[in-house]
Amino acid sequence: RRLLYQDVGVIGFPFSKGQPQPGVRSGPAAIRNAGLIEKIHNLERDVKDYGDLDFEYIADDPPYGLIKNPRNVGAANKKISAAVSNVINDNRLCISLGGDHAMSIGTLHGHATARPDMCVLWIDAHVDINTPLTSMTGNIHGTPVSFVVHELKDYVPVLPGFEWMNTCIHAKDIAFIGVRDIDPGERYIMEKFGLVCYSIHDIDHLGLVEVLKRAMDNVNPNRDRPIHISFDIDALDPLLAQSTGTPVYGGLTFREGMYIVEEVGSTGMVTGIDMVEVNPELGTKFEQNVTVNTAVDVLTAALGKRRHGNIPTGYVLPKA
Ligand code: 5AB
Ligand code: MN
Ligand code: MN
Ligand code: MN
Repeated sequence: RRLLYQDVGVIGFPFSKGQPQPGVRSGPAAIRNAGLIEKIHNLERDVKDYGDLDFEYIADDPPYGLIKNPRNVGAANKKISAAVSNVINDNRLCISLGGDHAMSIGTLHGHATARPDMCVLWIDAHVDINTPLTSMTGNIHGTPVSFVVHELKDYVPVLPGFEWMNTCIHAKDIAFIGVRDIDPGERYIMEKFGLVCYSIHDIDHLGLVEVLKRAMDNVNPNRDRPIHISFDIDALDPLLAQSTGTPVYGGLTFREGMYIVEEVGSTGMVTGIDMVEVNPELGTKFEQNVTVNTAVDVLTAALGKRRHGNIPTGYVLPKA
């Protein structure tokens, strides 16, 4: 079952309530303005733009313990889940433009609703698996994975706004790549539940080719499951992605980022991609352009743009 040339759907989630910086709401617009739809079209993929979802603001939303904006985040993710499963049920690869990473509660939930056998590659400087009770910042963008993993169900309280939601993947269905900043509670959870994590140290030690092969062997040994790539732009080094809320030095190089998505994209099994944490209001104008253009390059590489070149259908070599 090869889905390589399946049609594409792009949907924007201008959402920022999972962390304190409102500028991340402008991510979808900036990525579109950099020509994403046109560039996907140029790859000869049928692409439908589903536009941006809007989220009603819930004014009365006191914190749950330390956790900020639970009702806003919960209600937004309910809409996001329905929107993503709708795109995938249209038989399109769903590209979700963020927005902060709290929205991946909804993208994973929606993807799993449409494709219950899907697996996840989480490309990030962070593992985002704090529970609402281990989080030290109260920002939900550091917790999305804890909401979706079955094994963590007893450790995640039902926050106000999240009554609709249920867990949807197993701990063995997700692998993390690019990690270099883990909180103590997160490290404990990773070990207790045996989550697979390839840190930047592992990439230095084993090389990215081996890391990616192992990650795929972990979550998708027969290469037959639909794949969700959740790509946090802060996985990349701040040289490429300074315009993001939580940059961490020593990240993936441009070449490493491209390699991951080219390789996984070429399996033909990717049915969902998140591009999150692009904040076009942080950094200098130059840094904003580099960050946004890099996000577009990651997405088009995942959809089949090759650094070794592509031949358009019907190309005719001019005769002298
Ligand atoms: B991101 C931190 N672990 O919980 C927390 O950018 C950072 O979606 C989370 O990966 C980073 O707030 C969230 C300290
Ligand atoms: Mn991150
Ligand atoms: Mn993240
Ligand atoms: Mn590197």
